[in-house]
Amino acid sequence: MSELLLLNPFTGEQVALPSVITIQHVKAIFDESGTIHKYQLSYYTEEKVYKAPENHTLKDLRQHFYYKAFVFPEQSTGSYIVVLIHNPHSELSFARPGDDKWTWLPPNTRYRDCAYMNSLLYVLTSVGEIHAFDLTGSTITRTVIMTQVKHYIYESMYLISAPWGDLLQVWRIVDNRNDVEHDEDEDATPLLYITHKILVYKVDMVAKELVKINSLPCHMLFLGHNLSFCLNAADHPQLEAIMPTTLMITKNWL
Ligand SMILES: *[C@@H]1O[C@H](CO)[C@@H](O)[C@H](O)[C@H]1NC(C)=O
Ligand SMILES: CC(=O)N[C@H]1CO[C@H](CO)[C@@H](O)[C@@H]1O
Repeated sequence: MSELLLLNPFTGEQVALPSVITIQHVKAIFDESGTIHKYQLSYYTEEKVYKAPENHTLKDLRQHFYYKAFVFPEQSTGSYIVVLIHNPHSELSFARPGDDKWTWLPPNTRYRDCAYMNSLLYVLTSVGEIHAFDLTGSTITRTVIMTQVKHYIYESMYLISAPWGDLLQVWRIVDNRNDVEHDEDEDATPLLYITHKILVYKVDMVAKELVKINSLPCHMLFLGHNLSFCLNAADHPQLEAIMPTTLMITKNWL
């Protein structure tokens, strides 16, 4: 029950993805009859073992494991890739439909968001680093596009491929509104978060630095836990009336 499927919400079509037990950090534990009854999750990165593995029920693993999943069309294969940011330390794995396993992408950890542009997977870390992975060849390569920009960025962070071809790094400063009453069972109650400020930067790939942008004329920015994106307003007149003021976001991984 912690397996991933691709679902087309419009047609109902489903595509199975490789099993969770083919991800580097997850192993199956079988009962006497040879059926999987638990998963073992290991807590290591390429550099370090953080703690001993823990066992999780089939249903429970996903709560501890998945952070974000992305689906990107891939021109070179005419197919698509699915990229996961998952625990133990917000690491990366990817697969294509038909693969028999997920491929882990060490060595880095603490990834926050992904974007796909010009056949490269761009990934943002929690200190503002950007790495580009070329997953198209038989050898995977990783290029550092930007190094660390701050010691630790506490803001919510997004990496967005803009329609005009730039890569944007967006930081959103959010406060949890404490005056709102919550249920005992926090998981069931969405917390109310207020966005104080949104900082938008263009990634200058040549100078390897962030250039602040003060406005995005004629464009709309959608930020969220899922895929964030930027659209040209002229291409989407039906969205013009949308003006969110307060954002409801579930508690985890803001
Ligand atoms: C996890 O399960 C395996 C197999 O049943 C067992 O050997 C191991 O001790 C368990 N680990 C923990 C931390 O409970
Ligand atoms: C389609 C999709 O993945 N939607 C998810 C976006 O993020 C929210 C908040 O975490 C989830 O509840 C949705 O399921």
